[in-house]
Amino acid sequence: MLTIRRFEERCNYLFMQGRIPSTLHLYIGQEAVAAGVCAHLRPDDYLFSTHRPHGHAIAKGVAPRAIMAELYGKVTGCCKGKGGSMHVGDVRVGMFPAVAIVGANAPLAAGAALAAKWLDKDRVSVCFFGEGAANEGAVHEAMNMAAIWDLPVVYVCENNLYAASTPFSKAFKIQNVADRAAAYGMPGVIVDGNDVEAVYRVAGEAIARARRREGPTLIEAKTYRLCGHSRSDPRTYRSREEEEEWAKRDPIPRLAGRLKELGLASDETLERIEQEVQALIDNAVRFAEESPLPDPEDTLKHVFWSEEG
Ligand SMILES: Cc1ncc(C[n+]2csc(CCOP(=O)(O)OP(=O)(O)O)c2C)c(N)n1
Repeated sequence: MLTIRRFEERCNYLFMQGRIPSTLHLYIGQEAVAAGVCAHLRPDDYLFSTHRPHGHAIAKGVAPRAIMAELYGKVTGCCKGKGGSMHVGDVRVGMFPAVAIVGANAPLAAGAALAAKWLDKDRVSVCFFGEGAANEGAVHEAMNMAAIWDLPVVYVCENNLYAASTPFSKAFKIQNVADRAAAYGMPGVIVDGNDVEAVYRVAGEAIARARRREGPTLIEAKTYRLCGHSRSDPRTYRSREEEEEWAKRDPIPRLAGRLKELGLASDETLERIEQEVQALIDNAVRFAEESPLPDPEDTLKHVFWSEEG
């Protein structure tokens, strides 16, 4: 969780300095969802992410230096500098390059789960998406097919209350996205997405269920992005008071407090973790800055699959 937070804070700083091109959709505030879910995944399980993928990628095991180099457009990036922020991924650790078309990853996750079933593997697919994506047709079709075929897939809706600037209440007549699960015939579970322990418990059950071939689950993690939607969002569609209320539920200090309460970590331990994470991020930035840009001659290589790779 802390690696995700510090990685993105640094990205934001580098972006403001003009060192990172293009755009960024930060995951700040939602880290407990990625961490709680991905803690259950093996490298051969599949993860499908969105336009907000850095946290998912780090939690699934993509090296922060390879993600940072990707943001810089460098050849050492996880997609050889051709994907950028919205397409980070590394199939070697089971993370497919993220899909920035809202909702379009849901059928891909179902397809990968169908492949696992056909190949008789006990791997699962996890699909992260926002509540805005929950109103896309592809998501409904995918969930319906996943349910009728008992596919080993877990759909995780990160309900951060806003789809860009559209509040949840303006896009839904219902209170919970998870209530829709009943219409597909799968369990729908609501969880506090800022409580990593709760996410871990709920995700563990859903992933175990998928591995047992008992079918998909829809998890709705109620959370909040503490930052704007993307780089230049003045956040005029929500109040500073609301943001302050959610900042009090920040998952990172919340976990630190819980660890201390349980006697599992002292202030010194937490400080040491902080320093280790900072060193990891410093190293990632150095690696990205020192890496070469791709050769323009290679523009069309690795775009489509071929025997040569
Ligand atoms: C099909 C499609 N429509 C619109 C967009 C533009 N767009 C990018 S992110 C976004 C909001 C998505 O909201 P949500 O699914 O709730 O995810 P969040 O940004 O909250 O993580 C939109 C509309 C897109 N990328 N793809």
